[in-house]
Amino acid sequence: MTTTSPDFDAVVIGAGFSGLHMLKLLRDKLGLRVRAYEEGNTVGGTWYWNRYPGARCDSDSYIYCFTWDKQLLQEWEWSERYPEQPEILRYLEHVADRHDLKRDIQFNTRVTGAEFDEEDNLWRVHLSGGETVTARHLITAVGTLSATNLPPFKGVERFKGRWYHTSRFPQTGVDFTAKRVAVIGTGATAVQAIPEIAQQAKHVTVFQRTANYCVPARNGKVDPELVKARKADYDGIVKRIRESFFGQEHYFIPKSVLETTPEEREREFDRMWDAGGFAFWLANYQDMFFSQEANDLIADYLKRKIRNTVKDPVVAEKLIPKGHPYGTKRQPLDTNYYETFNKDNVLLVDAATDGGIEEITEKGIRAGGKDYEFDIIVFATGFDAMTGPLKALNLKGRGGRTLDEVWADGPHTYLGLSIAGFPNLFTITGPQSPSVLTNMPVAIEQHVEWISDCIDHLRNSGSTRIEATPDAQEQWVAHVNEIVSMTLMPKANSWYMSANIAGKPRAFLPYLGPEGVGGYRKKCDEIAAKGYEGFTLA
Ligand code: NA7
Repeated sequence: MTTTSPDFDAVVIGAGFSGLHMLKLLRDKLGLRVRAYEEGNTVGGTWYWNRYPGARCDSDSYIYCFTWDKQLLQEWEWSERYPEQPEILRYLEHVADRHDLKRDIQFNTRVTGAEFDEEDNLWRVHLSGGETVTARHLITAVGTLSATNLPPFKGVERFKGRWYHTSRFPQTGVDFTAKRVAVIGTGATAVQAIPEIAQQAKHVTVFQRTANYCVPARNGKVDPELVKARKADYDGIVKRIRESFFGQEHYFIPKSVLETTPEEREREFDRMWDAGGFAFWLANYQDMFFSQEANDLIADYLKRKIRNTVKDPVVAEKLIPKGHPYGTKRQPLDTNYYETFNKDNVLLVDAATDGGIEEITEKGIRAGGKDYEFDIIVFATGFDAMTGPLKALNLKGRGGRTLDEVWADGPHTYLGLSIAGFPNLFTITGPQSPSVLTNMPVAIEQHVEWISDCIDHLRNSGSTRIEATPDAQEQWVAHVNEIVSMTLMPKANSWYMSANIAGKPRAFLPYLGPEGVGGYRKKCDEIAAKGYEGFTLA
């Protein structure tokens, strides 16, 4: 086995939250030669591309940030409870400048493929400019919701108006004034965008395939006294979110909702509803995700809210979810979403009752046998979540095996961090890790720190190769699937279940461990402490 010196100790793909942090640790803590490649023309990742009207984070701003720059935690002032997209982008630009990260990032450059060289234990990485570089370690920081899902509707090319996907909105914005607009989709993105678009546009038609349970975000300025108290308690906050289930300060009510009186649970539901945000989803009664009976009680409350808000009872019934338990699809947070359907310029076309989309026509959309005319179509149709961005990299592991081959029936990873047959590859927030079920920066920091420590260990032990064993991997896959099978999550056709895209093999994509990201952190640390159990080092 030779150990030819590669161009870089590590190549990082992506310059969003995870890429920036990974670059920082490997370069400044370990002193490695690192290069990051980023498709956009600046940092930001998800927050660079997702510029649709109303785009903002659904986690509270005080925890949606890096925790490793303690001074910045004190200095940075978020303007609202939930950071909006331009503000997050400003924050990431600031971090990149403050830590002089851009000098090691090559922008406007896509990684088009990479293969592992078994003789030299390095990755050959191909770039969109035609160049190839080599690196000992390849680290994907490509995000989980970054591969656009544009469903193959018949006739898109015929449409004479303009169309956009929310995940690739033009940097210059879109003027909806006096326009007839279609929005396809009613996921978390559409729930943010529709009220904003409806304020500008002449008319908005929303095409709904599956109704969602929305709860109010209750965005606004944060009380300066609370901001001060949080800044004084950041050490405590960071410890708590790192040890928590969801990377947030939300904790389930340690009781079955079935043991409560109607008055007691109504009080609790009102409290969470009034607080806004993820409390209703992540700090509800503990049996919500396990018992259909418990879930029904909680869902009934939300159905009443929809009926009370939406004036037209026919529209209200269309907006009431059917067929999936509450919380099994990503919780959208709304600001005037249901109220928007009371406006005269907004129409809901529901696939179940009005008929689904048949095709895109020259003038608009045909659905349920009826023609609708538009100037603009907005596809808020989501992503090929978690596996999509990794498959798009065209990686070839040992023996030239591709992810399409080894993931033919869904992802197979060890800890969501590593893939058997793909040595020296690390996947930040990869499939089968807590990732999208957490406040992302918490999951990102945990992975980035673990990977950095692992690479340091390899260097110190003179190893040039690390690879997950097939046994450890299959045990992990079985564990991920066993846990989720105990919950109600498989009952939904969600993107968590890979069910949003026709033909994608049905598999639960993240990891819903018994103690969430906090327990997962402990597990990863134990594996490292046992000399990287489940990996082969050479
Ligand atoms: P989502 O949550 O996947 O929502 C996409 C929406 O588009 C959803 O309502 C889909 O219906 C709908 N969709 C997707 N494909 C089609 C087709 N072929 N026909 C009709 N409607 C379709 O993506 P978002 O961008 O809203 O949110 C993604 C995540 O970003 C979010 O969860 C946060 O974590 C941030 P479906 O429900 O699949 O029936």
